[in-house]
Amino acid sequence: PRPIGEHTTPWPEPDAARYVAEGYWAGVPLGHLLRAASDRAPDAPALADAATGLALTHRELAERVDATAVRLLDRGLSAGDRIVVQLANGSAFVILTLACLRAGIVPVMALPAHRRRELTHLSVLSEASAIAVPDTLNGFDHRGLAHELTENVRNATGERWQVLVDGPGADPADMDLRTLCAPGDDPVADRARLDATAPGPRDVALFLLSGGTTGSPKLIARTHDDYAYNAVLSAGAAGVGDDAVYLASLPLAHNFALACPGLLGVLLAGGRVVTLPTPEPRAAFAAIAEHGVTHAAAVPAVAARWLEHAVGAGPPAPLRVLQVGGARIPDELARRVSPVLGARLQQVFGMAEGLLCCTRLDDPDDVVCTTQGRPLSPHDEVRLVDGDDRDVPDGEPGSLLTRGPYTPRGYYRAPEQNARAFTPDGWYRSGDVCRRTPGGNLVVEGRDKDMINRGGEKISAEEVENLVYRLPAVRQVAAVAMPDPALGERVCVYVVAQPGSTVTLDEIRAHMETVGVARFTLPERLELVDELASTTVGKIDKKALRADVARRMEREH
Ligand code: J2J
Repeated sequence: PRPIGEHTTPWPEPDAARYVAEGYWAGVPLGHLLRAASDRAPDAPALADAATGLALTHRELAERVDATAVRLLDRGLSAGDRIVVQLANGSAFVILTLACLRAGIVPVMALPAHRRRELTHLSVLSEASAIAVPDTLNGFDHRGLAHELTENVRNATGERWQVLVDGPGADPADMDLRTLCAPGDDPVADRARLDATAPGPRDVALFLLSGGTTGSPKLIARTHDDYAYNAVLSAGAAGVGDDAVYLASLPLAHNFALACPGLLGVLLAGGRVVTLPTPEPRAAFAAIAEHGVTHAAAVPAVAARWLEHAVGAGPPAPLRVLQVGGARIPDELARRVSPVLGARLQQVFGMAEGLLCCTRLDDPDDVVCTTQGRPLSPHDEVRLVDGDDRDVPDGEPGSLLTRGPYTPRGYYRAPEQNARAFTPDGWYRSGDVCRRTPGGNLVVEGRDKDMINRGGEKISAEEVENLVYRLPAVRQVAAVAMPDPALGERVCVYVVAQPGSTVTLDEIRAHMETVGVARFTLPERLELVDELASTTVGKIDKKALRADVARRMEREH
């Protein structure tokens, strides 16, 4: 296996030893845990792909995963290799991702919305030897883009580069995911081979993407031990057992839908996962009714659409728990979830970097509707601090620092960012400004990181600014969040043009599309100004700009 570990920051050995001794870390790789779960109820349904109608029992899924893992190894991939996975929610995503975990191949969780710039960056940074894509999705030619990346990635990494394609468009040079993920001939032999070559529990299991504060996304190396703990603990808090049916309609590549409890937590509990490529209310409600979905996860913008839909269509009857997270849900919206959807709300304040806070199912309504809950693990440490890293008095807002058994101590291969995002003694600076209620729950009041949260999709202001600066007419630019009733925030850019020049929003967007970035990062409003407000120390005053755009929008209404 190629060394990934040398670019990660492991937990200090005394902490790791304690997590093992106290049973937080199972000491078993995820692939083994998933196999064991499927052995407990082999004939129970495990997966339903609502888009294709494919349905698999736990045994069938486990055997397909093993067959796929063996084929990946036979086709030249080995433990420690990385595959960028950019697939829509569906059976290919599930089977390929689980096969990677089983074989010790490390999936890099890209989003379907990512384009040339993000995919190149992720592939080069992770030194990926393959990418898995749909042939086309929503009219976009993913296969074509994957092939375009080949030369750049090969030049940068010297890796071989294989393209795995889901859909009829695969050509003979590609690996066809439908063949790759088909049932095998000898499940017993596949299983024995994979059991013998399994990765270690502290090896990197997968790479998640950070929610963008620096120019390009950072990779978060999650280990088998820490990620399994994350998933199992989340399942417990969400009341997920073997009778749970979970609707995965948020992108599965997000930590939330992947393991909080998401796909992994539900399968480990012996439950069943229903995949849907979009959370559009009509399709989601139909899937909930058809498959008897008991649990689902949504960002606030999706929860709002489901509430609206339920007013006419009636509540999605089987749904018991709706998890909402990724961005702050307004209290008024939170209060409508139970009466209108007939499901218990669970607020989840999570991050791909680790720490998960959530409200518990038996919390009083007031806690559930007005707070983002408390840490999942008794070993999670949380501090709220001021600008000098001193703890703020109880009840005061402070910047959140955290450490714990499923919060890695550094980003992958990013020493400079690590120096800023982690304290010397390993606390992660989440950049969220929170207050602790007397009951011990956290309320997310704001943030002190330069990120824009568009309906749960995280956008780095710095990345947007870097791209806009490439336009010759731009002298100065600042990207800030503007308020949006549906999405919470959207991207607004303030621009000072070069003397005698000007620039339009369309030009900025067209330029970014030419570079090739996810659509959700494109600015949706432009303010041309003569100068940018700055703070006393001469930095651009983003707080003033956010207030300015909010004021301007207010006046327009
Ligand atoms: C306010 N802000 C929130 C919430 C996340 C579960 C749920 C969400 C994520 C996620 C996740 C918030 N209220 N309820 O990984 O497992 C903002 C914070 C946080 C950042 C992390 C999960 N829930 N946020 O959203 O890595 O700013 O993870 O630091 O994408 O989202 O973003 P991300």
